[in-house]
Amino acid sequence: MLKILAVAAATSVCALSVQAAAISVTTFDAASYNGSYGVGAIATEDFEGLGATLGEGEVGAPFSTAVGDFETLGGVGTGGTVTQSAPNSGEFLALRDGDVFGRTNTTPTDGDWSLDSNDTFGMSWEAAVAGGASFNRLVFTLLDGGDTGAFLRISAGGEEVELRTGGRLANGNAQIVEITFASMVDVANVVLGNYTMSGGDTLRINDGFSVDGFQVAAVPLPASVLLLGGALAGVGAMRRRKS
Ligand SMILES: [Ca+2]
Ligand SMILES: [Ca+2]
Ligand SMILES: [Ca+2]
Repeated sequence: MLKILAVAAATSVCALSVQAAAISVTTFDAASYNGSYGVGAIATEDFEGLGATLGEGEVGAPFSTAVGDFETLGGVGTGGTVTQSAPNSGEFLALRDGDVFGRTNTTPTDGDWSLDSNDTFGMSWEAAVAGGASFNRLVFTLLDGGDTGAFLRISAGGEEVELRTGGRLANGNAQIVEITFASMVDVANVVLGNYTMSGGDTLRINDGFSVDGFQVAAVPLPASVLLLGGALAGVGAMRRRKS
């Protein structure tokens, strides 16, 4: 009886921790980021192969890559991104080369391609790796968010981070987004949404952003998590001895 209770308690802790994530946003530096790009990763996506194969323009929904599927959050872009260079419908994400209003390739340093929100509301990324390998760390670069009025919000694992809460960011601003999960997961949904106001729930078009340099990794769990797991195992063992 005691043994069954101990197992149930451990299972419920694991189920909760699957959802827990931490999101950090730091300034992108090409030499630093690209210098160690892919080291220790189980999957990467820099859009160079996809760009060379598919060419510039809108992509399907979902758009399948080595790090999972991408889709627009909806909305129809009507900005210069859609109406000027490489005109398109504004209804889907787009592969782009060159510089599009401050969005450009970040990775590799001599690359050309990135994935653009194409002036839609934003994008949803269903992170997953071929073969279903587990992971607990996602990293990518994010360019040109929040420079023409939108509040770009990154959501994953029940956590949210806004790229800005005050004034507009600079054209072409370049960030590294890192998302770590408290335990290994097989799939994770990351949402990058443009809102009309900080903390609001109304999505907004025409403040495009681009992503590139994706890395999916399985890294050793922090000592605190290992200690918690060890403590639970210890409790289980103690109860088994008593029973
Ligand atoms: Ca811009
Ligand atoms: Ca690239
Ligand atoms: Ca923008």
